[in-house]
Amino acid sequence: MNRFYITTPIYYVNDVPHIGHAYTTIACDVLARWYRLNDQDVFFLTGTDEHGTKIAQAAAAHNKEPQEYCDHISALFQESWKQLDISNDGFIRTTTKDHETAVQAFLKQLWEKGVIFKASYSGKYCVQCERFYTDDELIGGVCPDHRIKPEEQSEDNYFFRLSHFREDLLAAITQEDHPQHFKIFPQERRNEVIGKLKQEINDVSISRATLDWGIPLPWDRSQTTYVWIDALTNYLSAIGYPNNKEKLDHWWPANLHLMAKDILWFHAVIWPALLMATGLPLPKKIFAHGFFTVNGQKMSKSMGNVVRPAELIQEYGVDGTRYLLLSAFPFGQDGDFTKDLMKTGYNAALANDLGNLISRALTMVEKYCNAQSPAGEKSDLFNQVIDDLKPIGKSLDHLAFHTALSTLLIAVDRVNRFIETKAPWKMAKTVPQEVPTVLYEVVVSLKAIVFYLWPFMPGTAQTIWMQLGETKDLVTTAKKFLESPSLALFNNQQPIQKGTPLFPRK
Ligand code: ME8
Repeated sequence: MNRFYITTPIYYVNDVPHIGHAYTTIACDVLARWYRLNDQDVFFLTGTDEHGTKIAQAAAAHNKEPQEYCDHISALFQESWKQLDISNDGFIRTTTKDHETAVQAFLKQLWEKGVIFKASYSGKYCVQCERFYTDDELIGGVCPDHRIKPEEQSEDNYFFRLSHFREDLLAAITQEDHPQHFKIFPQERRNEVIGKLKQEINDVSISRATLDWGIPLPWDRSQTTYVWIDALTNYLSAIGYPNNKEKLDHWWPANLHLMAKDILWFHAVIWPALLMATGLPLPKKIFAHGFFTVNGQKMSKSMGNVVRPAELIQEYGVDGTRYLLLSAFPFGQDGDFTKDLMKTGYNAALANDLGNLISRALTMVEKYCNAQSPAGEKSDLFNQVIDDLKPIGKSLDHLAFHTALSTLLIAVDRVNRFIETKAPWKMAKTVPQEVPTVLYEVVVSLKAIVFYLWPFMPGTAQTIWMQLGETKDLVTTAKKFLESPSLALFNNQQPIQKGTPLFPRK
């Protein structure tokens, strides 16, 4: 069995979860579920990033001790992911003892390799980004991401010689036969990284002299670890580094680090360089998806336009939210979420296409088959639907969630058209004995669709499965089906359960 280690960024606890965090986490969840169905040994990690100036300031603004504040917000992230049916295997918090031990061990390795030096530094620090900016990176003197003027900071820091790794990184990214080759997607983002690596790059500060809320450096306890070095190490500390070698060797290197483009440099350059320096293998693939706005504006606390997952769940349900976030625009690109887009997407794909299909199929089985899933032996429709669905696997390998969902709707559409063409309600008047055979084709085709729907909309898939009269375990059956599709996997002549509409129109 192949193993697959997939990660989201660990989110800052300076704010409660919003749909930007949900976007990445749902995407990872779909992949984790899909690879589990395809018999891979999956470890899906997410978590919270709890140190640094930004967090210390947020805690103070809430009149709380930093740890108490972190405990509170981290719990909110965990609750949100539970609500959204996220199937993460691990949840890492950077304020745990194990993580602290791992960060110190990692730093010690770097120190011993001679890639750390001390220097005094003056620069412009954006607390919201938790990073220094050079003058030419600023736009009109403000941070390009947060549009705020960075603070002038001057202190003695320890630095990592990132610049020493520039050529090795370029080679590892661009040469497929390089022993440390890793991939960056999408292509435009990869080109940006390569473009920057072709020029001089700065060494990076790895410690702060003036911040208490962090992990002390093992060789100089007057300084705390720079929050990004602390945070990146989570990908190792969560899988047993440094003490559980067996676990670490099983899961590392990660198969996929997923994040938005805002933090690609940290993942595609700083993190691989740190790993190179310590002699650990590099992650295999780094994918930076787009950044979205809401109603044309960047979500920000100060604008008061931050959308929480709970708001979407209330309007569209858990699976409606999961679907809408991933179907709105291609995954690697930027996009804009508007209320209209969501409502239209929901009504068209979920209420009209999928929801309506399930409801009419169940109504007909109830009416013409005595509310029992019909028996049958063969189905051309089933074979066609399987052919329709097959490309979904490739789309998911490329993180093309948007394409995968359109493909799923092609299969849904095929079954809808089959019903229109056969018109069982007319057959019931002329050739009633043939109606169950037609409905058999519909029901088994829907069950095939359910398997592919499950990674995206697990709750809905489970409901449809049971409504169609299945009592077998959905996941076990799906695994068998994906290995070798067969009509023999299904239960026939079982009572169906017609429930309330899955996706009421909005
Ligand atoms: O950067 N569109 O945490 P963070 C798309 N702690 N994705 C979005 C988004 C949006 N509008 N807003 C947020 C950090 N995201 C660090 C990471 S990892 C070692 C440390 C998602 O809370 C997206 O995944 O600022 C983005 O990269 C991440 O949230 C930033 O989360």
